[in-house]
Amino acid sequence: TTRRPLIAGNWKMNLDHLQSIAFVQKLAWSLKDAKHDYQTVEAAIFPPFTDLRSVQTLLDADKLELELGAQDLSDNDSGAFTGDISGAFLAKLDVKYVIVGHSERRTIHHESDEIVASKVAAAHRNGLVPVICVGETADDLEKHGPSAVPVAQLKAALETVPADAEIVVAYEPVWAIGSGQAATPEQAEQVCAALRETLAEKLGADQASATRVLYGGSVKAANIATFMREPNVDGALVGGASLDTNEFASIVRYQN
Ligand code: G2H
Repeated sequence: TTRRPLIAGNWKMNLDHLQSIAFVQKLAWSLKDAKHDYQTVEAAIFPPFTDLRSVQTLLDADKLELELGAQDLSDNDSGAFTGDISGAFLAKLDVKYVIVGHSERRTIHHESDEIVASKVAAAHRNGLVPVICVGETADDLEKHGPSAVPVAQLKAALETVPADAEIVVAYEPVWAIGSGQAATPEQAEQVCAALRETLAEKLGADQASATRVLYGGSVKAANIATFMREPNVDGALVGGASLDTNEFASIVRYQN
Protein backbone atom coordinates (compact mmCIF):
# COMPACT_ATOMS: atom_id res chain seq x y z
CA THR A 1 0.00 0.00 0.00
CA THR A 2 0.97 3.64 -0.14
CA ARG A 3 -0.09 4.26 3.43
CA ARG A 4 2.71 5.57 5.63
CA PRO A 5 2.98 3.26 8.65
CA LEU A 6 2.48 4.82 12.08
CA ILE A 7 4.02 3.53 15.28
CA ALA A 8 2.34 5.22 18.23
CA GLY A 9 3.55 4.99 21.83
CA ASN A 10 0.72 5.31 24.33
CA TRP A 11 2.40 5.95 27.69
CA LYS A 12 -0.89 5.79 29.59
CA MET A 13 -0.36 7.10 33.17
CA ASN A 14 3.37 6.31 33.17
CA LEU A 15 6.60 8.32 33.05
CA ASP A 16 6.43 11.36 35.30
CA HIS A 17 7.89 14.73 34.35
CA LEU A 18 11.44 13.91 35.41
CA GLN A 19 11.41 10.66 33.47
CA SER A 20 9.68 11.88 30.33
CA ILE A 21 12.18 14.49 29.19
CA ALA A 22 15.15 12.14 29.54
CA PHE A 23 13.09 9.47 27.82
CA VAL A 24 12.27 11.60 24.79
CA GLN A 25 15.87 12.77 24.44
CA LYS A 26 17.17 9.22 24.57
CA LEU A 27 14.55 7.94 22.15
CA ALA A 28 15.16 10.70 19.65
CA TRP A 29 18.93 10.15 19.85
CA SER A 30 18.70 6.46 19.36
CA LEU A 31 16.48 6.96 16.29
CA LYS A 32 18.90 9.58 15.00
CA ASP A 33 21.85 7.24 15.55
CA ALA A 34 20.03 4.59 13.56
CA LYS A 35 19.35 7.21 10.86
CA HIS A 36 15.66 6.55 11.11
CA ASP A 37 13.71 7.93 8.18
CA TYR A 38 10.49 9.32 9.66
CA GLN A 39 9.02 9.66 6.18
CA THR A 40 9.17 5.89 5.78
CA VAL A 41 7.74 5.09 9.21
CA GLU A 42 6.04 7.81 11.22
CA ALA A 43 6.60 7.68 14.98
CA ALA A 44 4.45 9.40 17.60
CA ILE A 45 4.40 9.52 21.39
CA PHE A 46 1.41 10.13 23.65
CA PRO A 47 2.60 11.46 27.05
CA PRO A 48 0.25 12.44 29.88
CA PHE A 49 -1.33 15.92 29.55
CA THR A 50 1.07 17.37 32.12
CA ASP A 51 4.09 16.75 29.88
CA LEU A 52 2.72 17.71 26.46
CA ARG A 53 4.09 21.24 26.80
CA SER A 54 7.61 20.25 27.86
CA VAL A 55 7.89 17.44 25.33
CA GLN A 56 6.64 19.72 22.57
CA THR A 57 9.21 22.37 23.55
CA LEU A 58 11.97 19.77 23.41
CA LEU A 59 10.87 18.39 20.02
CA ASP A 60 10.70 21.91 18.66
CA ALA A 61 14.04 23.08 20.05
CA ASP A 62 15.91 20.05 18.75
CA LYS A 63 13.91 19.88 15.49
CA LEU A 64 12.94 16.31 16.25
CA GLU A 65 10.53 14.65 13.85
CA LEU A 66 8.69 12.60 16.44
CA GLU A 67 5.00 13.49 16.42
CA LEU A 68 3.04 14.34 19.53
CA GLY A 69 -0.33 13.03 20.62
CA ALA A 70 -2.62 13.30 23.65
CA GLN A 71 -4.38 10.36 25.28
CA ASP A 72 -7.87 11.85 25.48
CA LEU A 73 -9.82 15.11 25.11
CA SER A 74 -13.09 16.62 26.27
CA ASP A 75 -15.97 16.76 23.83
CA ASN A 76 -16.43 20.42 24.85
CA ASP A 77 -14.07 23.22 23.82
CA SER A 78 -14.21 25.27 27.05
CA GLY A 79 -16.38 25.97 30.08
CA ALA A 80 -17.34 24.55 33.45
CA PHE A 81 -15.90 21.06 33.06
CA THR A 82 -13.61 20.63 36.06
CA GLY A 83 -10.66 18.41 35.34
CA ASP A 84 -11.24 18.16 31.58
CA ILE A 85 -8.85 19.15 28.79
CA SER A 86 -10.21 20.47 25.52
CA GLY A 87 -9.10 19.91 21.95
CA ALA A 88 -8.70 23.68 21.65
CA PHE A 89 -6.06 23.57 24.41
CA LEU A 90 -4.28 20.64 22.80
CA ALA A 91 -4.19 22.35 19.42
CA LYS A 92 -2.34 25.30 21.00
CA LEU A 93 0.39 22.90 22.15
CA ASP A 94 0.93 21.71 18.55
CA VAL A 95 -0.46 18.31 19.35
CA LYS A 96 -1.19 16.40 16.13
CA TYR A 97 -3.03 13.29 17.31
CA VAL A 98 -5.46 12.45 20.09
CA ILE A 99 -6.52 8.98 21.19
CA VAL A 100 -10.30 8.66 21.43
CA GLY A 101 -12.25 5.75 22.88
CA HIS A 102 -9.38 3.73 24.28
CA SER A 103 -10.84 0.68 26.01
CA GLU A 104 -9.52 1.95 29.35
CA ARG A 105 -11.65 5.11 28.87
CA ARG A 106 -14.64 3.10 27.71
CA THR A 107 -14.38 0.79 30.73
CA ILE A 108 -13.01 2.83 33.62
CA HIS A 109 -14.67 6.12 32.62
CA HIS A 110 -17.80 4.56 31.12
CA GLU A 111 -17.41 6.33 27.78
CA SER A 112 -20.23 5.32 25.46
CA ASP A 113 -20.15 5.15 21.67
CA GLU A 114 -22.02 8.50 21.69
CA ILE A 115 -19.33 10.17 23.81
CA VAL A 116 -16.64 8.70 21.59
CA ALA A 117 -18.39 10.09 18.48
CA SER A 118 -18.70 13.49 20.12
CA LYS A 119 -14.98 13.45 21.03
CA VAL A 120 -14.10 12.56 17.44
CA ALA A 121 -16.07 15.62 16.34
CA ALA A 122 -14.27 17.76 18.96
CA ALA A 123 -10.90 16.56 17.65
CA HIS A 124 -11.76 17.51 14.08
CA ARG A 125 -13.28 20.83 15.14
CA ASN A 126 -9.87 21.69 16.61
CA GLY A 127 -7.68 20.41 13.79
CA LEU A 128 -6.52 17.25 15.61
CA VAL A 129 -6.36 13.78 14.08
CA PRO A 130 -8.35 11.35 16.24
CA VAL A 131 -6.90 7.87 16.76
CA ILE A 132 -10.19 6.03 17.18
CA CYS A 133 -9.81 2.88 19.28
CA VAL A 134 -12.17 -0.04 18.90
CA GLY A 135 -12.02 -3.61 20.14
CA GLU A 136 -13.94 -6.50 21.61
CA THR A 137 -13.68 -8.16 25.02
CA ALA A 138 -13.07 -11.90 25.38
CA ASP A 139 -16.77 -12.23 26.14
CA ASP A 140 -17.78 -10.30 22.98
CA LEU A 141 -15.45 -12.51 20.95
CA GLU A 142 -17.13 -15.63 22.24
CA LYS A 143 -20.66 -14.29 21.78
CA HIS A 144 -20.40 -12.27 18.56
CA GLY A 145 -17.28 -13.46 16.73
CA PRO A 146 -14.22 -11.37 15.89
CA SER A 147 -15.42 -8.29 13.96
CA ALA A 148 -18.97 -7.47 15.05
CA VAL A 149 -18.21 -5.30 18.09
CA PRO A 150 -15.22 -3.39 16.64
CA VAL A 151 -17.17 -2.71 13.43
CA ALA A 152 -20.22 -1.46 15.37
CA GLN A 153 -17.98 0.78 17.51
CA LEU A 154 -16.32 2.22 14.41
CA LYS A 155 -19.67 2.87 12.72
CA ALA A 156 -20.85 4.77 15.79
CA ALA A 157 -17.61 6.78 15.98
CA LEU A 158 -17.86 7.77 12.31
CA GLU A 159 -21.37 9.13 12.74
CA THR A 160 -20.37 12.76 12.24
CA VAL A 161 -17.07 12.37 10.39
CA PRO A 162 -16.93 14.19 7.06
CA ALA A 163 -15.50 12.06 4.24
CA ASP A 164 -12.40 14.23 3.86
CA ALA A 165 -11.40 14.42 7.55
CA GLU A 166 -8.24 12.56 8.54
CA ILE A 167 -8.61 9.79 11.07
CA VAL A 168 -6.54 6.86 12.30
CA VAL A 169 -8.25 3.70 13.49
CA ALA A 170 -6.72 1.39 16.09
CA TYR A 171 -7.99 -2.15 16.55
CA GLU A 172 -7.24 -3.18 20.11
CA PRO A 173 -8.82 -6.42 21.27
CA VAL A 174 -9.42 -5.86 24.98
CA TRP A 175 -8.26 -9.38 25.78
CA ALA A 176 -4.86 -8.59 24.24
CA ILE A 177 -4.22 -5.34 26.10
CA GLY A 178 -1.42 -5.44 28.64
CA SER A 179 -1.93 -9.19 28.88
CA GLY A 180 1.19 -10.29 27.04
CA GLN A 181 -1.23 -12.28 24.90
CA ALA A 182 -1.23 -10.45 21.54
CA ALA A 183 -3.71 -11.36 18.81
CA THR A 184 -2.21 -13.44 16.02
CA PRO A 185 -1.32 -11.49 12.87
CA GLU A 186 -4.12 -13.37 11.09
CA GLN A 187 -6.68 -12.31 13.72
CA ALA A 188 -5.48 -8.70 13.51
CA GLU A 189 -5.63 -8.76 9.71
CA GLN A 190 -9.15 -10.16 9.66
CA VAL A 191 -10.57 -7.42 11.87
CA CYS A 192 -8.48 -4.62 10.32
CA ALA A 193 -9.79 -5.67 6.88
CA ALA A 194 -13.37 -5.59 8.20
CA LEU A 195 -12.75 -2.13 9.66
CA ARG A 196 -11.44 -0.94 6.31
CA GLU A 197 -14.64 -2.17 4.66
CA THR A 198 -16.59 -0.14 7.18
CA LEU A 199 -14.47 2.90 6.31
CA ALA A 200 -15.29 2.34 2.64
CA GLU A 201 -19.02 2.10 3.36
CA LYS A 202 -19.08 5.20 5.51
CA LEU A 203 -16.41 7.44 3.94
CA GLY A 204 -15.88 6.05 0.45
CA ALA A 205 -13.22 3.91 -1.18
CA ASP A 206 -10.56 6.60 -1.48
CA GLN A 207 -10.69 7.53 2.17
CA ALA A 208 -10.73 3.84 3.16
CA SER A 209 -7.56 3.14 1.23
CA ALA A 210 -5.81 6.26 2.56
CA THR A 211 -6.68 5.71 6.25
CA ARG A 212 -4.22 3.98 8.57
CA VAL A 213 -5.62 1.09 10.60
CA LEU A 214 -3.33 0.14 13.49
CA TYR A 215 -3.20 -2.96 15.63
CA GLY A 216 -2.73 -2.60 19.40
CA GLY A 217 -2.46 -5.09 22.25
CA SER A 218 0.83 -6.48 23.60
CA VAL A 219 2.86 -5.31 20.60
CA LYS A 220 6.62 -5.56 21.20
CA ALA A 221 9.85 -5.60 19.22
CA ALA A 222 9.67 -9.38 18.91
CA ASN A 223 6.24 -9.46 17.22
CA ILE A 224 5.83 -6.12 15.38
CA ALA A 225 7.21 -7.36 12.05
CA THR A 226 4.69 -10.20 11.88
CA PHE A 227 1.82 -7.68 12.18
CA MET A 228 3.35 -5.29 9.66
CA ARG A 229 3.43 -8.01 7.02
CA GLU A 230 -0.37 -8.04 6.96
CA PRO A 231 -1.83 -5.91 4.15
CA ASN A 232 -4.46 -4.15 6.26
CA VAL A 233 -2.30 -3.44 9.32
CA ASP A 234 -0.64 -0.04 8.91
CA GLY A 235 1.12 0.32 12.22
CA ALA A 236 0.71 -0.20 15.92
CA LEU A 237 -0.53 1.46 19.08
CA VAL A 238 1.99 0.35 21.68
CA GLY A 239 1.47 0.58 25.44
CA GLY A 240 3.82 -1.27 27.80
CA ALA A 241 6.58 -1.71 25.23
CA SER A 242 6.62 2.03 24.47
CA LEU A 243 7.99 2.75 27.98
CA ASP A 244 11.46 1.43 27.19
CA THR A 245 13.41 3.56 24.71
CA ASN A 246 15.37 0.69 23.16
CA GLU A 247 12.31 -1.49 22.83
CA PHE A 248 10.20 1.31 21.34
CA ALA A 249 13.00 2.36 18.96
CA SER A 250 13.23 -1.27 17.78
CA ILE A 251 9.49 -1.32 17.14
CA VAL A 252 9.73 1.90 15.11
CA ARG A 253 12.68 0.33 13.24
CA TYR A 254 10.83 -2.94 12.54
CA GLN A 255 12.01 -2.92 8.93
CA ASN A 256 15.66 -3.22 9.96
C1 G2H B 1 -3.35 -1.35 24.32
C2 G2H B 1 -1.90 -1.05 24.20
C3 G2H B 1 -1.68 0.42 23.91
P1 G2H B 1 -0.29 -2.69 25.55
O1 G2H B 1 -3.96 -0.58 25.36
O2 G2H B 1 -2.79 1.20 23.61
O3 G2H B 1 -1.27 -1.41 25.42
O4 G2H B 1 0.67 -2.60 24.40
O5 G2H B 1 0.40 -2.53 26.87
O6 G2H B 1 -1.13 -3.93 25.45
